[in-house]
Amino acid sequence: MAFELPPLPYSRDALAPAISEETLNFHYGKHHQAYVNNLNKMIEGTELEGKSLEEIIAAASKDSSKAGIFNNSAQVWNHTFYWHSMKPGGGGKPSGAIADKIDADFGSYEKFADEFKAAGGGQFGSGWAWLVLKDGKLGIRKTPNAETPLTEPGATPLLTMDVWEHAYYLDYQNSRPNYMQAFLDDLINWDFVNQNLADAS
Ligand code: MN3
Repeated sequence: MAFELPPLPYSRDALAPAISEETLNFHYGKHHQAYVNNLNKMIEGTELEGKSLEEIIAAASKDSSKAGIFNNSAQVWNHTFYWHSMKPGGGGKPSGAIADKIDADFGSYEKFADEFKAAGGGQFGSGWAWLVLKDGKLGIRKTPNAETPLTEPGATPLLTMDVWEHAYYLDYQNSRPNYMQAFLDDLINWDFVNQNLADAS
């Protein structure tokens, strides 16, 4: 059973103007689809065919001969998680359990936002910024290329922001900071983050 491109949780024009329909046509319709297609080709007829996406990521992350499978499987997972990390009319300060947890572990929402933007801005080249839960505490991670905190023992991803240029170049050209600010102000799906926190606690 081959992997399929998971449906977007909203229409391709739903995040505009923060992220345009044109960006989602390329980013979801071309890039994410290509990772799915590449993964299916790479695992066909191997011992990984039929395994879950998470099992493939875990196995490939420990085997340097499977770097291509790791890159494509992790990118399939990371992008699906990224689409759910956003929603139309999202962003701004959180509510619910994550709001109290951010205040407790970062000091304030503003300090969390500064650290999250610093992680995204400090990722040289392509990669991701993350909010994770580990040992009961929130933390920020940045990962290069396809790397994901899924493979970090004890860490549970709660939120991610794609900082590859393909995520923002059509809408913000070279201004990653403007894209990251829009992600924080207009896009974060705190309901998804709260659900991930509840599932992990
Ligand atoms: Mn991407």
